[in-house]
Amino acid sequence: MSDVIEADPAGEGHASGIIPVFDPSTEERIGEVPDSDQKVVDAAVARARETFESGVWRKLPATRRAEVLFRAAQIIRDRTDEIAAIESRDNGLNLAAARHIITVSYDMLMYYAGWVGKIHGESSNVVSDGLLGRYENYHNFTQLEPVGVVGLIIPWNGPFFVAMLKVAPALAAGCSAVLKPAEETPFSALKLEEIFREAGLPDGVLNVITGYGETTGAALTAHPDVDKISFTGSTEVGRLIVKAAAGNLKRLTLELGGKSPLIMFDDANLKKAIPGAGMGLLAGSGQNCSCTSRIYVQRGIYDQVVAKLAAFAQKLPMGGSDEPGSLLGPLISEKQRQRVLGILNDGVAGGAEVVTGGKVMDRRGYFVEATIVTNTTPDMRLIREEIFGPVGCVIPFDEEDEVLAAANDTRYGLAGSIWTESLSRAHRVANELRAGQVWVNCAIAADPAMPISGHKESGWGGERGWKGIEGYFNTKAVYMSH
Ligand code: TXE
Repeated sequence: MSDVIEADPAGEGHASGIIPVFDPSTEERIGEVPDSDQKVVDAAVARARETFESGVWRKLPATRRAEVLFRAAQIIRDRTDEIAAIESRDNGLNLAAARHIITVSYDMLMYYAGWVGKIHGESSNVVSDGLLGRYENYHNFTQLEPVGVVGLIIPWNGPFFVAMLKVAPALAAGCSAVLKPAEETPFSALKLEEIFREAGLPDGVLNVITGYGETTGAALTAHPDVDKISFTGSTEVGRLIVKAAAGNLKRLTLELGGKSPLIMFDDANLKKAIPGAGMGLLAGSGQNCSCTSRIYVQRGIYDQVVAKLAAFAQKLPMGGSDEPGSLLGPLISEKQRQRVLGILNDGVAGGAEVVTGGKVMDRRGYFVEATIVTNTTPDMRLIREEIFGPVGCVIPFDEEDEVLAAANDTRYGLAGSIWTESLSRAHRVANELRAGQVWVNCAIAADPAMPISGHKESGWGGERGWKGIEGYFNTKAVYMSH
């Protein structure tokens, strides 16, 4: 991997600093990228604007545009190992998990490439009364037009995939884009730009710029010539983006934090429910917006579930990017590790009990042991805040109403998981959970065609499926009198 990446090849701007990048599983410095300043952001937005106005991409015949996306998908498929190696070193994920991320990114691109040429408006011949008489002989229709220049800001968890969640529908819609990856994980986004160039995407349609959130990210968000921002990250930064976007009333898609409940009833099939709950909590070492970190278990099975979940957590192999067979990787940074331990220690000081884990691992890398906690109270940070680490709380309950009240007692509403063999209970509880996606007898399942759409403070708009591309269009209604 190159040490210094030139993020401004055209030389229109410059960086105000350098960002060092580390492999979180070894703490080794693997490279550096520029912290792009306002001039770099201005130049990238100008390139995107020029390509949008010229129509070099949005006005290409649909089949030609789809071809570029399908070609990019094929390159990704052919080079899965190479991209996975970049993602793995950048993010600390082991290679098997990184390969999986690249495969689902390919799936996502294939899905959106399939939409190109199949998106059209509605028509109406309805007659209505007007002030000066009847509106007759009208044929009215809507058309969907790409929204323009979009700013895409992504976090460090699954960076290639989250970039694809935005880039694929934005390009399929005909938009031009400026993509800013997280400062911790810039390399796979730069690779994505290279892949699209190779696939034949016209220069300037997708522009990747690196930088910190407060500098590059803030400049992009406030930019008057950006029409839309799609952001994935913390709810706190989501709020800053809402304020910054007010200047030119940008359209916004916000995919923010979560504190998702998993509810296990007495009749759950524990053979499936234990690994389901374990991976719902621990996939990506808990650095997953839909992580099910509040695990509500009905009293009759509570003790055995706590014991079984602890055993599951203990036997998950932990290791870094280059350790084959590992399933749990490190946290992204020392800062993130301190944040996770801070929330855990606050809980322990308040009486929470650590059943297993809870410690920093005695090795290089930002590892924290897989941790199961009991004896929490609803006001603890452990229960209220997104931990974004491998720490889950198991909480007993007796009645369905009681657990629904507890599960919904959160400012977030991203996801929820229900484990029961009762079909009617599954329907009832799924109906009452205030969350954008509900899994029954599964957790963290994903389908490119199914939207993830945060309720409450988990976001605005949605990603994946039609919902995920709809936000990259403006709708125009045309009235034709004949
Ligand atoms: O996220 P930030 P951080 C949550 C999770 C985690 C916490 C902090 O709980 O522990 O957030 O993580 C860019 N204007 N999630 O600090 O800061 C930033 O450069 C414009 C949940 O890494 O939200 C990066 O590219 N952009 C989550 C992106 O925003 C700004 C994923 C995310 O960074 C900016 C990540 C600004 N003012 C964290 N400030 C999820 N929902 O999956 C920062 N950025």
